[in-house]
Amino acid sequence: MNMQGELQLGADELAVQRWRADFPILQTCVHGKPLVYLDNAATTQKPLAVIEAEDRYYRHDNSNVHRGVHSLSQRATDAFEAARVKVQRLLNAASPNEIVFVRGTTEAINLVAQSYGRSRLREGDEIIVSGLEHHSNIVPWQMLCQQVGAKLRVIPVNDAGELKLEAYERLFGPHTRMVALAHVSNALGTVVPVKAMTDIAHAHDVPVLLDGAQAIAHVPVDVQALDCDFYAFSSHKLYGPMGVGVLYGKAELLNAMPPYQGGGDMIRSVSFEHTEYNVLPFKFEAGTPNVAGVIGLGAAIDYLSAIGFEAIAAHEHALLVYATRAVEQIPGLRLIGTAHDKTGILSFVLKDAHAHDVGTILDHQGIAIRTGHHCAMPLMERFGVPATARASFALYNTRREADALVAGLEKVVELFNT
Ligand code: C6P
Repeated sequence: MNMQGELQLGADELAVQRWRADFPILQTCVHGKPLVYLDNAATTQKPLAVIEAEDRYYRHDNSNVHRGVHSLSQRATDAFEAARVKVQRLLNAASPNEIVFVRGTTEAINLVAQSYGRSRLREGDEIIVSGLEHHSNIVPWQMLCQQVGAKLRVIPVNDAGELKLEAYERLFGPHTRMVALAHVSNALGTVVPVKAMTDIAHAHDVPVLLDGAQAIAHVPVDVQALDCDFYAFSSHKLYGPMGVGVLYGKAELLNAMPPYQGGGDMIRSVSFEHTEYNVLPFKFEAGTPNVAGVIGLGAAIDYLSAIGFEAIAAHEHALLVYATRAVEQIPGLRLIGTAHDKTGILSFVLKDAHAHDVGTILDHQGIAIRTGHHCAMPLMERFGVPATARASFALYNTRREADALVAGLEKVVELFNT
């Protein structure tokens, strides 16, 4: 983490207070205490702009997309496709046709594993993943391995929670067919040097999928600059609705891949003898999509663009530095994940107190954090812990909330020492 003299907040407190006012849930109480929401890596809260966009759609435009000639359907289709262009611009993809709407990061990765992976991989082939992965970027590849007889190779993690890059290079061999990496670790916050790692994979003619679930709201993502082949993220971690996600894929690859699911909208023509598939991106969008959710995602992108991603990242980084220094002073607290380059995630264990107890005690003070293995069990095992407590920051969190976390943890320590 870059700690050089960055104690002042990246955005002033007034700006943060203005941003906070956009999120109705932040004005509520839990157990009679003002909500301190520090579980943003699990899901972010939604600004009014997103809530109202969904509400407006259902009140005025609700209709199926790509199917009707009537006005409502056309309005719904226009709004849906406009959101695709917003995602294209957010990722700097070359074309909106490279943006496939899915249910979330999990579905995006399963799509690539089952469509790209199943059609291309054979017995003895190898897939490289890292020791930092969320189960969503392990299990789909494991399932593929079982189906085709391929093997997983795993990049080891150092004591700071960073990937060992020399070991990564050594994993490549004549049978390597795919690299699948988290852009940011959900459990530790480590930012993975995905550009350099993608270049290494490409030097071996191996495509790269990046799991951007924890990156999309916190670090700049430019898929053309990264040159990744696939990029997956979930709307709900980007202040948008749940049940919507995005798979970016290079058009050349997506065009060559077989469909993942069959059904309406993904076809051009169907007879009992033969089906001709639709063009991109519809080939991968079988069935009625979550239209309201996609429109809400578009509203989230507009909202964040108006604030500015750089301002958000600077604010979250300053908060991470501030909170890290404070929690390090708590007796018996061990931070898990001390990478040089981190997003606003603090994962830790407290001596004598189980993570779930920490979470429950904090909840009674109105503070929401996540506790457990964070769907990253191999990573927990790497650090020799069954679970951690994880506080994760978003654009609306304040220093005062970081102070509340520290005070809450001091209370936990006190309770367990008496
Ligand atoms: N991580 C967390 O608390 P879905 O569920 O499909 O929206 O996202 C899955 C996923 C994939 N990759 C990473 C890196 C993730 O962090 C997540 C979701 C949440 O850490 C819920 S387990």
